[in-house]
Amino acid sequence: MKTNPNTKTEITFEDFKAEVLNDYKLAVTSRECSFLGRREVLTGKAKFGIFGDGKEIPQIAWAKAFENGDFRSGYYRDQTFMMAIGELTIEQFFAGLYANTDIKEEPMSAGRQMGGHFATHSLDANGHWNNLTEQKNSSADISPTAGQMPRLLGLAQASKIYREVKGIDTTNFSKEGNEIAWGTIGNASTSEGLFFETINAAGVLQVPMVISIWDDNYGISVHARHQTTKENISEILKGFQRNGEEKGYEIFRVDGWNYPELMDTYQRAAQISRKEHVPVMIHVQELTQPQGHSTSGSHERYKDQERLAWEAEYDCNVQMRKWIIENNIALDDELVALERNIKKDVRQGKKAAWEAFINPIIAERKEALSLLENLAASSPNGVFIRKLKNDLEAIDEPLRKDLLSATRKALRFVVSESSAEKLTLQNWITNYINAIQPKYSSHLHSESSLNALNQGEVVPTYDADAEEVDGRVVLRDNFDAIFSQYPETLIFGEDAGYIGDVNQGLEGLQDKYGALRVSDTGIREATIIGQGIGMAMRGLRPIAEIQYLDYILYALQIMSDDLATVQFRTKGRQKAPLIVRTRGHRLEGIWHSGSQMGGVLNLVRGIHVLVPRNMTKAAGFYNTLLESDEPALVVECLNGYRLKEKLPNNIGEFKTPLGVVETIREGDDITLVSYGSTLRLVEQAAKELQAVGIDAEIIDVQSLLPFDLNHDIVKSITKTNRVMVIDEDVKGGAAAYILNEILNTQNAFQYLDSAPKTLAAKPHRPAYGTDGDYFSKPSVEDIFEAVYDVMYELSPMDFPKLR
Ligand SMILES: Cc1ncc(C[n+]2csc(CCOP(=O)(O)OP(=O)(O)O)c2C)c(N)n1
Ligand SMILES: [Mg+2]
Repeated sequence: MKTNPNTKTEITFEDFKAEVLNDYKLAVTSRECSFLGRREVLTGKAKFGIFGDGKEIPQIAWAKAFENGDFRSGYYRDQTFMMAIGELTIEQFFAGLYANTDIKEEPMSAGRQMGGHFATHSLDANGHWNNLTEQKNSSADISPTAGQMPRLLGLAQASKIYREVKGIDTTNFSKEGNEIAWGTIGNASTSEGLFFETINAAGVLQVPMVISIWDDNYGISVHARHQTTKENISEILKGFQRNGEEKGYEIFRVDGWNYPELMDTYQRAAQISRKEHVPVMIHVQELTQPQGHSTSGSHERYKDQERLAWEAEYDCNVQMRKWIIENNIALDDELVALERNIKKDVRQGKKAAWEAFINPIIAERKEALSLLENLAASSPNGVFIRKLKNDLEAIDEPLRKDLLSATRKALRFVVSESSAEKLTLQNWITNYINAIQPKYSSHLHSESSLNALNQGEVVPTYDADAEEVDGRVVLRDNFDAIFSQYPETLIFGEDAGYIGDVNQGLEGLQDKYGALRVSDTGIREATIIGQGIGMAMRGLRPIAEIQYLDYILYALQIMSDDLATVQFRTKGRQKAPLIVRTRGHRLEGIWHSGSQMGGVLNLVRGIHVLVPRNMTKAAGFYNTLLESDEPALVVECLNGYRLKEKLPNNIGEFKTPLGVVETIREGDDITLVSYGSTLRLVEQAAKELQAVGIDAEIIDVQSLLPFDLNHDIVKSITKTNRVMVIDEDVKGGAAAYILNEILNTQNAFQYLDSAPKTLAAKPHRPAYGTDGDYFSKPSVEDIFEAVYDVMYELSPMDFPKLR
């Protein structure tokens, strides 16, 4: 079941009829899926449903213009499109609704996403690229509305890069940049900042992006009058229309129930965008929601009778049916027969999907029931265990939770018994959890051979008379080596192009590598990240620069919701190995503090977070990351660009490993753990502590996510028996994260002779100026005194109270 692409110019009436009826069949099939899908939720077989009813016909028109190599970045209404491009069957639609964890049954996300979140597979089971030019592609959806927009920009920009930058191996990714990135968004979600930011950026960049706005006048219950000025998004965006002199958009407006006009509009849009690399907006108006927004409520609550009557009449499927009959393409009888068959097909598909979902669980339950029966028979508490067994057996539609809940509870009844049956059940539970847990937890990171942790270490090497240079020179020379070694790399950000970034880490590189590879962007952090995600999904190696760590908050939502979850939400079938470069630490002032690391750490699990203490370490991280297939955030030390570092002679080759700490000072009395620029204060404090007889060991964390994989910190604590984490973030931020790793993951509590400590900043943002910093973040004196206090508690005679 697929729509035919419009390739022929002259067709016979019979061909035409067959194509129209095939399209109608698709529309009705999709609608029937929506109807039955809703019923599955209302009867409890599925948890939640959000469907594409009322938006079928424009999606069929779109699918006809969508070619191999093209990409979609859309939202939960696009089921008909996915069916029309042949990437969603009836069975798969229902498998998504039931959350089937088998990726063969549920290829969108292996049950990780709620139904209506679509994806295709860019990678094979080993994490290797498929040839994306030979398939139709959909980047994996996310639920935050408009969150699909930033990525759309990058997907479109990739075509521009592939067309205009020479020397990249395009085999798997592009045919001369002829691919369109197609976006969809609901009318109400165009109120989001991400929508406007993306629209503007795509107009500036002139990329082949076609954005469809599905306009049904509502966002759940909220009418367009509360959403959009003049209640009309294409009206207010008219200023983006290109003209003879100025570049901009081509903007179309079309009614969503008008099949022939939709066909024409999508063909024209594709032609303009594909050929000329011009962004196009298609405002598809007069759409409906036959079943309301989702399964969470009914639209009769907020639509009046007049609106409901209009929706019934202008339902796009109803209108297409009317058009077929009025134009003598088919008779009513023919359509009735076709509709009857579709109902049957969908019912059958649904049944097959349910069986595929439930049968493996029923088989697993059978095992559990038999083990419970055996245990009951062998235990004096048999009646209680048998009750658990009977309750489990009585569940009509058992879930894995039910199996584990019953079997784990059963163990409590035999806690002081020992029997072969008990042992068998214990082993079964452990093995079952080990087998099932990955279905829900795998692929937070890449599981391919290119995982960043597989990349090893290459130490920087130096000539005997190695030059001492500003740190930024090490970085610049390393980026130079990267750009010449990897033609698919590019870097972009505010001031990253012409002047070579605000700290000159890219000095001269735009001249050398061109303005497409080393480029300036507008001030728009979320879409800078989106550019990176989209381009990385299409095989390029983007480095997105966020000028300062403080402004990453604008991009954090998209890093958290989109970038961090790409591998996880596709179970490893898509990736976006984007490197995010930024600078921070120990700055001054409320919005230049560079220290909100705790917030970042908690929101970006799935992205590596690296905090190199100098530019050689930073350069080594970039070299490691470019050999891996994973996303990462690298925070350079803003106050380190002018500090002197020796220039390595293996620039572009040395690699800093992830998840490995470094002991930068050895000592016996206490282990001080820190990272980034704060280390320089810790080092100074350690020198001063030495003068009073306290011998501190200092460990540079370097890599916050992943964290100290070799557990070197606890090894240090077995020697010093004391630990303090020093951080410029607020209390409970990164310091709490680090201490939790040391105490809970590394079990260091057993070696401690003093209470573990954190020394963090004040809870407010740092005040401005040198004194503002001194009174906001840990100072050398604060560190000295905090460590001294630990030693005072240990031995007041040796370390009398300071104050
Ligand atoms: C950022 C964000 N805010 C709120 C929601 C909850 N929500 C889900 S769909 C929706 C309405 C979207 O309306 P529209 O964009 O017009 O799309 P439609 O469902 O009408 O096709 C809302 C508010 C969300 N998913 N994401
Ligand atoms: Mg809407």
